[in-house]
Amino acid sequence: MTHKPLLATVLGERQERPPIWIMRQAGRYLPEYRETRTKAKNFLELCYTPDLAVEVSLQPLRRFDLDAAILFSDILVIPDALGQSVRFETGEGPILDPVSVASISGLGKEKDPLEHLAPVLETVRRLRAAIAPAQTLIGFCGSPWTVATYMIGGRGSTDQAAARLFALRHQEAFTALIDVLVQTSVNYLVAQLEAGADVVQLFESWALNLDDDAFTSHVIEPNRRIVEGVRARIPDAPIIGFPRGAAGNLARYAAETGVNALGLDYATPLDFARTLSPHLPVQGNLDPLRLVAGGAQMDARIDAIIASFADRPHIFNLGHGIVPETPIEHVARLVNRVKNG
Ligand code: 1CP
Repeated sequence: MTHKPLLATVLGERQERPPIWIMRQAGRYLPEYRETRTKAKNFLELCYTPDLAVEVSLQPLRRFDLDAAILFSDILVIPDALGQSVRFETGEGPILDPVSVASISGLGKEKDPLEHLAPVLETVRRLRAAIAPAQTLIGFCGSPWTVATYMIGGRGSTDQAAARLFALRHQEAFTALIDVLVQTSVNYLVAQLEAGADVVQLFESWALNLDDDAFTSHVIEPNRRIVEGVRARIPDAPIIGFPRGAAGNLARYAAETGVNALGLDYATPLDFARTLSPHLPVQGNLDPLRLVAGGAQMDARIDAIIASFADRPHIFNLGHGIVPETPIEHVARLVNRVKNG
C-alpha cells in the first residue's frame, strides 16, 4: 500500500475522488515559466540545467493542488543524447537534422547517452527530495515511433508521412533506429526510476495515421519491449502508456504492451472507454480547449468524465497537453472541481 493516491491508482486502486495532474503542466501558460525560460540561452539548456528544470517542474505545484510533479524535460533529449542535432526555434517547435539510412548506425556511438542525460537524472533526484510525500513523481520518455517521426522528418508534422514512407522503403534501417530507441529508452527510464521517479509515462503522441500492421510493428512492439526491458531490471515498475490517436487499437495496446495504466486522448468516446477491461486504470481525457474556454461546458464535461470512470481506477488529466493560451483561473477551477466536486 502506498500513501501516494496517484501512484496507487496507476497500480490499480480506485480512489474516492480521482487524483489529477495535467499533461504539460509546466510550461508556457504560466508567466513564471516564461520568466525562468529567459534564464536559459535555449530550450535544451533549460532541460539540462537542474536548478532551472527543478524550478519549472515545481511551479504548477505551487499554484494548484496537483497529485503529481512531472520531470521537466522533453521527448527530444534522446535524439540529442544519441548525437543528432536538435534545436528549438521559438514559435516553430523542434528542428532536427534528419537521420539517413547511412547515419542511423552511428547513433549513440560517440558518447554514452546516459552520460549526456546525467543532468536530467540529477533533476529527478532533486525533485524527489523537494515534493511532498503524498505527491507522485512522474518521469517519462517519448515512445520510439513518436521520437522516430521527429528524427526522420526533422520536425513535427500532421501526417508523419516522411517517417511512414521511410519505414516502408528502408525497413532494415528503420528497424535499427527503433532498436536503438528501445534500448536507450529502457536505460533512461530505469535510470529515472532509480533516481526517484515513482511512475514513468510513455508518450506515444503520434499513434495515429497507422494501419493495423504498422500499428503493431511501430507502436505495440516497441512499447511492449520497453515495458519488458524496464521490468527485467525493476520488476513491477509502474508504467502509464499514452498512445494518442490509437482509437480502435486502444484495447490491444493496453493488453499487449503490459502498461499498468492507459492514457486516453480527448477523442476517445467515454462509452467506448467504459468497455475496456474494468480493472484497467485509465487517465484522461478532457479536451484542452474546453479548459481554454472554461465555464459551464467545462464543468459539465469534467463531471461526465468523472462519472464515466467512477467504478474503476481513474486519474483525471487532459486528453492532450495544456495549451499556452489557457487562463490560469480555469486551471484552478478544474483542479478544485476534480478534487472537491
Ligand atoms: O519554448 C518553449 O518553452 C518550449 C515549449 C516546450 C515545453 C514547455 C517544449 C518544446 N517541450 C516542453 C516540455 C515538455 N515536453 C514536457 C515537460 C513539461 C510538462 O509536462 O509539464 C513534456 C512531458 C514534453 C513532451 C513532449 N515534447 C511531447 C509529448 C507530449 C505531447 O504533447 O504530445 C512532444 C510531442 C514533444 C515535442 C515538442 N517539444 C516542444 C514542442 C513545442 C513539441 C511539439 C512539437 C510538435 O508539435 O510536433
